[in-house]
Amino acid sequence: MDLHQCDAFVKGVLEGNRRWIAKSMTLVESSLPLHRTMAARMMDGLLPHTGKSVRLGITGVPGVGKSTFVENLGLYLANKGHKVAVLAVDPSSQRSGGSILGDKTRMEQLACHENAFIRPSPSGETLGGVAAKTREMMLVCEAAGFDVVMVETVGVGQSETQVSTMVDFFLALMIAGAGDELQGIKKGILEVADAIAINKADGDNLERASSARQEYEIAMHMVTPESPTWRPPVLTCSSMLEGGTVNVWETVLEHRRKMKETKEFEQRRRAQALDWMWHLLETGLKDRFKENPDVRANMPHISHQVENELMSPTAAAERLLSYV
Ligand SMILES: Nc1nc2c(ncn2[C@@H]2O[C@H](COP(=O)(O)OP(=O)(O)O)[C@@H](O)[C@H]2O)c(=O)[nH]1
Ligand SMILES: [Mg+2]
Repeated sequence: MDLHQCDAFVKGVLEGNRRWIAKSMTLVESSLPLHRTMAARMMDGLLPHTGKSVRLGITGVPGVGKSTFVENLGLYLANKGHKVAVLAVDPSSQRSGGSILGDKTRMEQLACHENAFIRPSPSGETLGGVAAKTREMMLVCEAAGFDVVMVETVGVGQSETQVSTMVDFFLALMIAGAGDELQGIKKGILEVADAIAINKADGDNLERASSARQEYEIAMHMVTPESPTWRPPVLTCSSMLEGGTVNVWETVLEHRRKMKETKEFEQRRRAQALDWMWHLLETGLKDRFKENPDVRANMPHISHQVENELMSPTAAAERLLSYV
């Protein structure tokens, strides 16, 4: 592969060619310096063709029904003629050797739908790395003509915060019962969610789902909404019932319409792009710092001095920073 090939990547993706889409995602995933340069050039070529999709993030604890939800809603949309891409941010997927999308029995129908494209979580050493790659993959999907991009993220640690900053609408799925009513409140999920949906509202579970909904509504009243235009609603849904997730989609569209009216939609996207740039700058600076020969040469000695209280952390940091 060389730099001249970038044009072929851009052309292939813009044509919606699945093989080129997959290849470009592999390129985005690679951390080889040449590939990073190529990916950056490719992304520049794709950028003018991005931005037109509905970016929907889905979070929730394992087992809440995220993958099933994505398949249910994805099928509904794909059957309506939408082109649906599904991505995942799962920093644990490498360690567990699988992926939240890795279970082949799930999303089976969506995976073979001609209007759908499913890509499991990219590999990466850090969550930041995984999230950055997912962002680029999202742009690849948009350039390839997908008009709905769903990002599934496992509801642990910071992955949900990362995903909430790359989507237009962030959905938190919850389940009723077993003291679960307050799941996520501690993690501040209610503050970043654009809607809460109590999932598995079907069969014997219906009643419990509706009382959980009331409890969450009360909890949501204690949260100051991020937008003056939108108070995040609490819904119920089910992926076991046909059309059981359509209400969620309608909420996504209503949010979109309102946010576009007030121009908050564009503002949010612009702020996200800038935040992303700063995030990349910070990680890039950190990498460069660690790779600096003077830093590397002096780090062991200075660290040792700090450990043994022979040098203050402040003085040590200043010394190390002076090398770059
Ligand atoms: N009754 C019911 N079960 C569901 C629903 N959605 C998912 N499940 C079941 O919940 C389990 C976990 O679902 P999964 O989508 O893998 O959850 P994830 O870990 O959040 O991705 C599976 O056994 C699903 O069949 C639903 O709407 N209703
Ligand atoms: Mg899953």
